[in-house]
Amino acid sequence: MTRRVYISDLHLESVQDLRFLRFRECIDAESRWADEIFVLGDLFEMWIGDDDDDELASQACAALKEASANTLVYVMHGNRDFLAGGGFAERTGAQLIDDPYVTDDNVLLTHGDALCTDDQEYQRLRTLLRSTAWRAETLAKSLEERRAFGEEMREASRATNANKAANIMDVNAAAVSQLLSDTSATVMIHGHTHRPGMHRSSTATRYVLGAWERCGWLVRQDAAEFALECFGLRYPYRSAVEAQR
Ligand SMILES: [Mn+2]
Repeated sequence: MTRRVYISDLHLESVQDLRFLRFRECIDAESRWADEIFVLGDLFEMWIGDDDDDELASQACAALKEASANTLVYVMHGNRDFLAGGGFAERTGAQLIDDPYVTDDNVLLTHGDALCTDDQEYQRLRTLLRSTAWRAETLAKSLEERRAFGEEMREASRATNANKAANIMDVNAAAVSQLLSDTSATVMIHGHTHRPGMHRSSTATRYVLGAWERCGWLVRQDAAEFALECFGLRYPYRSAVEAQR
């Protein structure tokens, strides 16, 4: 029996935000139910390096560390937090996993940005930012320089995306089929696009996690059963499993 919880795209920015409070409550509650928690990228709006000592980085890492004392926590890079490395794993007790990743029961996991192949400009940028050379060069900069750079990246991303047609920021159907056929997975879970939903085809079911904006999102797996859940952020987190009891 495998019990898992999958989340992504929390885009944590400040410990003052409701979504940070709900994140902390959610992983605490779910770490008591789930055997494994998977964070499929963009946990942070921006992760500028494992040495970041600001309040958000410290408190988020502490929350993950507590959760990982109860259960196994896996973290995949998104396009906002791909600088998380060994130091992050140490601070959180989480294990970093590759993108894509296939679980032992054949669930295909990916952040989702690599599937947005219609956005060629973005894919070129992705290749650059994920390169070893760029990472090394960036991480060699001071924390202050990286903070300033992180701000610039966020603004640039907002400005660019505002001018893009909505469809090119979604996943490409052929890229999804290709990834599915490269594995023999019949369930796929990803985030990134901020278009939560469930898509069934003749061969597979694809769950898309939502961004934590007005509400929070997770996919819950109980053995072979999967469910996409959302919950309001205005009130303390209560697990759907608890609510059923
Ligand atoms: Mn993303």
